[in-house]
Amino acid sequence: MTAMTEKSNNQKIHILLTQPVPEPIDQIMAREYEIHRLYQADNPENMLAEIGLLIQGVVTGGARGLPREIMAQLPQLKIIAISGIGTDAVDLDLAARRDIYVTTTPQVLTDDVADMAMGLIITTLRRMSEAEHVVRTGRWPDTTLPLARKVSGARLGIIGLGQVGLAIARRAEAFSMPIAYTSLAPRDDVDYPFMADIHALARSVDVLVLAASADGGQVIVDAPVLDALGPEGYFINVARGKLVDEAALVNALQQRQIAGAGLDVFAAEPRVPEALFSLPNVTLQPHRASATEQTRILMGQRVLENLAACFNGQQPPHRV
Ligand code: 8YV
Repeated sequence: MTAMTEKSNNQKIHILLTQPVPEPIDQIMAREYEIHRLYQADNPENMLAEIGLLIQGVVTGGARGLPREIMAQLPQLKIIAISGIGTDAVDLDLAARRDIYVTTTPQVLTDDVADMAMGLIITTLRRMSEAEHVVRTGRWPDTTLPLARKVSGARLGIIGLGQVGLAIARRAEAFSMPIAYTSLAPRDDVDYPFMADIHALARSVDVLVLAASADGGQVIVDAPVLDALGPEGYFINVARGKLVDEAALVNALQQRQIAGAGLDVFAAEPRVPEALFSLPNVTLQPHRASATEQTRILMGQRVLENLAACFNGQQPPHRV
């Protein structure tokens, strides 16, 4: 990748990095640009006050995005390069008004997120976290675990049949899971039944997976949806925590109004409602769906491509 990132006076372009990227990507980035690591700053506010005027590019994650207050401190900003697919934590209108490119890393993380969804389905229905805990704590000899829920053949409802939702559906087919979905609009390239009413979908399935974009910003899974899912139903979230009424979810799990949940995302990451820690019917992951070495490197390469295009006066290939 040859980016003409050196200015004529040999000054490198200044980039603000809000979170780490894989080492090989970091090395290229640090060679081509002047990197400022916000995530390592003892006092991020001081750092922004010092270097904000210099910054022309921000590299950030999908969940982290870029708060408006920070954007306001970066008057020369030309690109917000998200290492991820979610743009919900960036004010896209404001970016457009300021002629700032917002770019993502599409396609390359689809498989990983779908794999995580399947992992959460299997781990949660088969009560694997609870059972592993029994083994790890030496309690197998005197413990009788409750029987688990069979995964193969369980009815799956998908909220949001975009690339990730579709990749989950394809995997679930191999588990003989009947699939139905709800989405902003039905797709004309799949045979899965479309249900416009999310409550009807939740009532008719054993497992409800949330794979929708959070760009709309509103809560999709609330108490009535969980109520419709019912005491035999499982909820899985690989999208965004803010799409869920988290208090209602915790309550539904505590009261066994639903059977269990597998969660990779939360409303106020990295904070997780403590009430979930002691519940045996949940699987908890710290937002790891795309966190494989292979995928994060591909995501990093896309970030580099987007930066290089922007600073070479071209349109970044993965702008939104
Ligand atoms: C990443 C994500 O974990 O794609 C997204 O929007 O939330 C995740 O894939 C995140 O972007 C971390 O960089």
